[in-house]
Amino acid sequence: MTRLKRVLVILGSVVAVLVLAVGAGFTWLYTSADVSTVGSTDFRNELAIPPLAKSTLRKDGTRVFDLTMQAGEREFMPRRKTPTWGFSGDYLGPTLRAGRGEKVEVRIRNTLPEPSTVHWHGMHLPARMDGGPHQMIDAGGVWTPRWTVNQPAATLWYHPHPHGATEKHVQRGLAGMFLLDDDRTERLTLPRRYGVDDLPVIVQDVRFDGARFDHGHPLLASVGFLGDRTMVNGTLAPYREVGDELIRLRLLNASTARVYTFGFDDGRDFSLIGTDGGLLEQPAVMDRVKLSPGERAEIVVRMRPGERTVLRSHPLDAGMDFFNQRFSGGDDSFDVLQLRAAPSLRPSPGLPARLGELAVPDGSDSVRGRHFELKFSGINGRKMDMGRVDETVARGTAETWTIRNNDGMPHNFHVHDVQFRVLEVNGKRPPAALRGAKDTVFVPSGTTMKVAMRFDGPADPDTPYMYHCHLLYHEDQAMMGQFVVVEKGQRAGTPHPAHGHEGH
Ligand SMILES: [Cu+2]
Repeated sequence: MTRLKRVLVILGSVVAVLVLAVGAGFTWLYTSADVSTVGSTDFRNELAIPPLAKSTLRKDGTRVFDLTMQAGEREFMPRRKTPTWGFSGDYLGPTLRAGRGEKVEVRIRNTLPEPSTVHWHGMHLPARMDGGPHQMIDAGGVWTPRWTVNQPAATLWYHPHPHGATEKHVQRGLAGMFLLDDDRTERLTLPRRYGVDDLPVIVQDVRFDGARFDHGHPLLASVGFLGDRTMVNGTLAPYREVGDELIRLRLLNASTARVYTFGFDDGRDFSLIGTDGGLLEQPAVMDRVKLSPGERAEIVVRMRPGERTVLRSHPLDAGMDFFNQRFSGGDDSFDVLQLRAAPSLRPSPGLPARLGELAVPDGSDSVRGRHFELKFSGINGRKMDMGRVDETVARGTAETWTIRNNDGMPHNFHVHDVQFRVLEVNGKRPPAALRGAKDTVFVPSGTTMKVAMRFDGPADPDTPYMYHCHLLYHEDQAMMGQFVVVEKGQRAGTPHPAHGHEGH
């Protein structure tokens, strides 16, 4: 008996020590998981503005751009050279710009040591030009997509989309903006001088290990990579001097997994004027806007002479559980960009009361519904298969898609080729920030969303478009599916990957 007791006591002690150790380990992980740069950012670097890409006009009116995917290095910090990738430069890429109705062509040369792709995020274009995982550009290869811009003015972007390696390629620096203009927007009194009162704001979170990027995923972070500081346009701790009363910020979340809740350090209001697919019907005044990876928001903020204000990312309020809130970055906060107003400012005309009509359908003419169950293990229970077409859509029709996340971790949802309207969030009218045209939407766990879109592109039964979670680790882990657009009554064909070779 006494021996049994002794064994039990020893066993009990061992268990108690283990429990304590695990508890202490978890407490350490928990307390070290949240990061903040609020109040500790010195704003010592002038914000870089990506140059506008040069283009040439061909006789037939085609606007031709050249992009080179290349390896390089950049001194994000003084005297520390970080190995990077970029488009026609060492990090990120130039801003492409084209007008509605223009024919565009982009000659892309891949000088990287591995194959990649260039996807035009938010662009309405033929599936073969989309730059998804079926349009691989070999190392040393060239790919020359061309299409006609036919959608409203918007802040779009481009980035690689090679199946299984998108996170890595974007993190190394392959991303850039693609701005679209149209006549109607030109006539509105909006800040529009690029780099002056109309600023691209490409936000990425990063972590450094010495001079190198550290792309390791934090322990217990189901979302993937989370950095411990932010960059804008590749600039750490950035400030920008501004000389106008109204400043338009084109916010792009080009991070791989992090969700931002943008606002200002003094809580001031701003006007949301545009979302992923272009302008809202009218400006919406708010003091916070949430952006998950891939989403954009155009906001206009009013400056007073001589003042400084900081664009900040606040902790996330998305109803996440205790565990996810901490380990998915929800408790983190960042000082993102300081705006410094000149002692006297050029007066800006007030914002127009109406911006325009939304071009996305309202669900009333949807000919069918589809359901998408978001799980890390796959959408609708299936992992991405390059050779399988998951959904077949009839050209010229509108549909209502229901997107549900009950997975216990945050996801978002991006559909290629189209812009959609959010009809409902958990059965309710969407908040103001989700009432514009969208191509990517944040879907935290416990959310069901209905969205409506129209498929107007040319039919191509053999070349699929993608829908997927835009948390890039999840996308790489095959949280993605494929749809083709066909003529009514036509069947889906067989996807066959086409490679971009020299002269292709
Ligand atoms: Cu996801």
